[in-house]
Amino acid sequence: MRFFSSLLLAAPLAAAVLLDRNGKIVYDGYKVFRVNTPEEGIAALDAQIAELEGIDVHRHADHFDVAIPPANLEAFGALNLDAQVLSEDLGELIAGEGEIAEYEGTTSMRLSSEDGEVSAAALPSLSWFSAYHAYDAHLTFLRDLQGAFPSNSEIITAGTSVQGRTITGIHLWGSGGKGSKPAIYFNGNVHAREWITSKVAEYLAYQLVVNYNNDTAVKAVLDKYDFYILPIVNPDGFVYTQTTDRLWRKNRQTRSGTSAVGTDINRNWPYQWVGSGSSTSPSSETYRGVAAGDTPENTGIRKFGDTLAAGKGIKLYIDWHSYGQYILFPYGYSCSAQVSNYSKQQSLAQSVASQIRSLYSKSFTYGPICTTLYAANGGSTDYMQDVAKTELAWTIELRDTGSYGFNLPASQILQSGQEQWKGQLWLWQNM
Ligand code: 0X9
Ligand code: ZN
Repeated sequence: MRFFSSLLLAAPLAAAVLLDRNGKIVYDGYKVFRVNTPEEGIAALDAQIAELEGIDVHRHADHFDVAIPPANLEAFGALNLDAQVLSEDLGELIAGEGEIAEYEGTTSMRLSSEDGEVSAAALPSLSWFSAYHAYDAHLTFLRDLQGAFPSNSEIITAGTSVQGRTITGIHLWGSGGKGSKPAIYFNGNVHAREWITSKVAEYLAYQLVVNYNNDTAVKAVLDKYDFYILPIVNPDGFVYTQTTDRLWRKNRQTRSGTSAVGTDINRNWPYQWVGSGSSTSPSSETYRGVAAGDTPENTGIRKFGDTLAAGKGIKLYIDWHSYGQYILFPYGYSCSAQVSNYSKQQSLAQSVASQIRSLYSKSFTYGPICTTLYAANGGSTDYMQDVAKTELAWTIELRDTGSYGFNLPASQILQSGQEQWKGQLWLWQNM
């Protein structure tokens, strides 16, 4: 069905945003639709969707997902778009994620090494991966993980957020000592609502720590690369998704001359910053900022990456996102520019996808960002590839393909971690 603006019959209502008694936006009754992008392109629809107070959930090459408030469902229907329902009730999906759990702390785990020696370490309990947690609990988890691997890890920081939170992560190293090997650098949760990403980044760190002394393959990898893992690089946004708006994406930066809040940190990197794959409108989900690199979070993680690049160099960078199940590499800014090591990145991505699939049959689509997903300017991977000279600069979009979207049930955290661990371990051994 084609889109005709003349079919806008029912007038949209200015639906007041409903808050619960804790001041959190209630998404009960919002429906999520997957819309096939009309020939005219999505730009033609932007104004209508904004008028319907639709929430721009996710865009793909030929379709986009949008959440519509209950008061405007009729008006949305009157647009007569080629759409299908992805979720009947967003509120139900959010409830289905499970409660924000208390961190259960460490438990003593017996770790046996290759030579049969057994030691007990106080490790965060595996139950960490059965629920979602508050920001402070993530910090405690990281400290406990570091404490379980004291001679081979330290807590790292990468600058400060708009609201003054320290961007925090963990550095893991092997036999050569701290900082002696090329870097593997991971950033998670740059988009606040993509909760599964910090959990998966933490799962990878956890597996490295748990297995270093009892699995020769893991030991070999950590003896070859230094890992720098920052699970939540947008802490203000993350906190805001738990206190106020579960679907928040950007940081929490205010700007003069507008009441709109937030800049997309992944459109703010100071490389190929201008283009059609980002927005100059402060209310857009892909708002790029006033100047390249003008978000404190971007400055923090960019400088962190620059320091790694100037040191032993970066072998692999991954920016963890959700959702859609994609393995993506540069470029985002252009669909005609091609990375110089295209064949290598393409074939490694293909193999990682098949490793992931071998565990729980989840298919991950792979290829360059622009041709596989959409054009995106000022993104991290293009910067890491061309400016920081990273050999492999990837974005991985985790589960799922849209049924739960950002609200992946907590019961899928562990499997998401396991399938990525499988793919990553293969990658680290073969890249
Ligand atoms: O649009 C994005 O930033 C990412 N998709 S998401 O739905 N999680 O927002 C894709 C980013 C692709 N990578 C770069 N452009 N660097
Ligand atoms: Zn994202």
